[in-house]
Amino acid sequence: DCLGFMINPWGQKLVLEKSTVQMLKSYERRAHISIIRGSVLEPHVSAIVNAANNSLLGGGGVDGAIHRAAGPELLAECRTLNGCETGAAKSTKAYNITTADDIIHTVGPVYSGKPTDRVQLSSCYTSSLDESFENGNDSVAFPCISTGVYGYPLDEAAHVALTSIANWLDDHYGILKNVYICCFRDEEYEAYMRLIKG
Ligand code: AR6
Repeated sequence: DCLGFMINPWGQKLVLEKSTVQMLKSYERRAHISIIRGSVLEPHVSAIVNAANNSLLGGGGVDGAIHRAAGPELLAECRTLNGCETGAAKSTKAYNITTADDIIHTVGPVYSGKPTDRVQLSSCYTSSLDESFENGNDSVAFPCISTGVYGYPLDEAAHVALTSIANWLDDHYGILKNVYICCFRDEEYEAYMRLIKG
């Protein structure tokens, strides 16, 4: 299965096999994860993720802010979606939101302290990334799902989010270039900094 040769920076000749080429491509193309302070409505991206509820008909927190910014056409499209299961994700257009083309609505778990919380929260991130892949989005901005009204502890939520996104990126390569994790509250940003600095 030899496809050719390349010389590495140390002058060694490497045999390129199909699996090596695929690995190099995925490494080159792996999207960059940035943790930023502020609202998901600030960065210019292809898709923003909404931390919604099972009805998908709006609410408080970031959901309320997204519906206010997008305008009533968003609610009209959401009404056609028949709600969304916890851990799943569904896409709509972004309407009056000028910083994004699409909105990916996902529903985080209400924190209960049971092991299912982690599984459902992780599924929110991976289902949203699956949706972004289907949509052809090249950049995605996430809020900190479930850490507001739904009461998920910040350190565990940051760990679940980062590992879920990183594992998904290791398994997929395509047009996704940038993933932003938007920390609206300082405490959310601080939890990520603790996680990264160890
Ligand atoms: N603008 C931007 N980000 C915000 C805003 C805002 N105005 N408010 C909160 N965040 P949350 P959840 C951030 O509570 O915990 C809704 O009523 C917040 O700091 O919005 O998943 C839904 O309809 C955090 O980073 O969502 C559901 O019923 C992130 O948004 C329920 O809340 C998520 O916090 C979902 O609860």
